[in-house]
Amino acid sequence: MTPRPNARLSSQAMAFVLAGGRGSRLKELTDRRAKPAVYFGGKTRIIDFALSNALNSGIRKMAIATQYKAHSLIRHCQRGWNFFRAERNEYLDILPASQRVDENKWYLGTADAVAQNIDIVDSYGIKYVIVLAGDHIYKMDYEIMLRQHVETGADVTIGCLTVPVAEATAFGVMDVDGKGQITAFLEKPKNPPHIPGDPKHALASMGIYVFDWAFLRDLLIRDMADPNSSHDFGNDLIPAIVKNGKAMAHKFADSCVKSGLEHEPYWRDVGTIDAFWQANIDLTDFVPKLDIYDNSWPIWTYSEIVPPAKFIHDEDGRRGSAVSSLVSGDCIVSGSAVSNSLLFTGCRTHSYSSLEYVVALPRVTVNRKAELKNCVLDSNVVIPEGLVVGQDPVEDAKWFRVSEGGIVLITQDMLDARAAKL
Ligand code: ADQ
Ligand code: ADP
Repeated sequence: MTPRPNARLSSQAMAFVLAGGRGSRLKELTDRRAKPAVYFGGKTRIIDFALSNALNSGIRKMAIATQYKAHSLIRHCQRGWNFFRAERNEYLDILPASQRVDENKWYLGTADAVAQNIDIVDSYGIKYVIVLAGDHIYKMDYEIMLRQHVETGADVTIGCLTVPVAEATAFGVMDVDGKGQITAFLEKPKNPPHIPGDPKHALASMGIYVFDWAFLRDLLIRDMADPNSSHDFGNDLIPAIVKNGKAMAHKFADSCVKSGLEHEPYWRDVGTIDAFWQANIDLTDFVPKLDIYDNSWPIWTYSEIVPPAKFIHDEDGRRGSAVSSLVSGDCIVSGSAVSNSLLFTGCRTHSYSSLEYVVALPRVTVNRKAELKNCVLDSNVVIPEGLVVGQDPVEDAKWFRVSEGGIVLITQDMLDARAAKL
């Protein structure tokens, strides 16, 4: 099919979303679910951001490669992302590892996750592939990145952002020339090079890449046959293209200006308990840096059909209230004080309890007289009556996981172990 000359490039593109990583720094939050399936922002899960960006950018063909603890992720995508219609030339495929090439073969690396599904990508009949990570929180119009890719005639275009040099060890770090061509790329360097003239910052890869499919396809086939490759974009493919071809940087800050989506570039990895808690709590700010109320760029998700949140007095007239907080549907705040907190769907807080700076994932129950501060409560947790958390770090650490930044993560397994010992 010959594309119409003025067609958006996104109509000729697919998004290949990598969602196989564990995210082990999120500790018990990723014991039973992959990082992209972790909840974020009151209603959504982390992967919804990448998928919504693709959808809002006009992309109607998507594939999601899953691997580690994929059940809750797959269930979420099946329920929430099931509106693609083949008869409208729209596709969303969930691609668990070890289903295809060889029954016992996991995806060896991020490039292998695409390579094992070459035939599926072929069947989409697209010209461009945008490879995305399913575990970052940001809003971005990929059409702008696709346009740059085509205009510059690049082999690969890499999304990048400015990060403090001290944090750059966790990223692919690049040097670019005056025209934005990447002249050097180091994957997770011990001593990251800084941006010339700016010793405090480095230019880091966001792990998102645009390729012409014909180019990437060829590269993947050669990479599969290479015994010295770890079959990873950041380790193998990208450094090789930087060396032998034309790799261009697409600056996230410029993209934000062009799309008008963000007044200030917002991108978070939420890879640790502290970062996860902070990014959620930031949403309770008077003017949050991430605007989830922008209806021009909705974050799509699976949404349960639930009744509205309810705030009630208890029998003594004690007011159930929430201030500077986000409270989702089906929550009942009864005679308890909630402040600077974020309650996901279906949470219940009972009389005489208080929650301050708490992120409560879906269906949490807080029983009477509990006092909780600076915590993350995993889904379905039942907080026993009178539990006090966030006041005595030594006591908290006896039963729960206390992060470097002093945030307390509580799961039901931890509460059960505590109850068995008391
Ligand atoms: P990392 O952050 O270390 O580096 P990586 O572990 O390669 O990322 O994972 C990238 C994405 O792929 C994640 O979304 C992860 O869930 C997924 N993934 C990992 N292994 C997978 C597998 N075997 N199968 C399917 N999916 C898998 C990358 C780049 C860096 C860049 C950072 C930005 O290599 O250069 O700076 O992303 O975060
Ligand atoms: P989420 O909170 O991500 O929606 P759940 O907490 O319900 O999902 O479950 C996450 C994953 O863990 C699912 O694969 C589910 O089947 C599994 N799971 C839930 N509870 C248990 C349990 N007690 N033991 C083992 N696996 C569980």
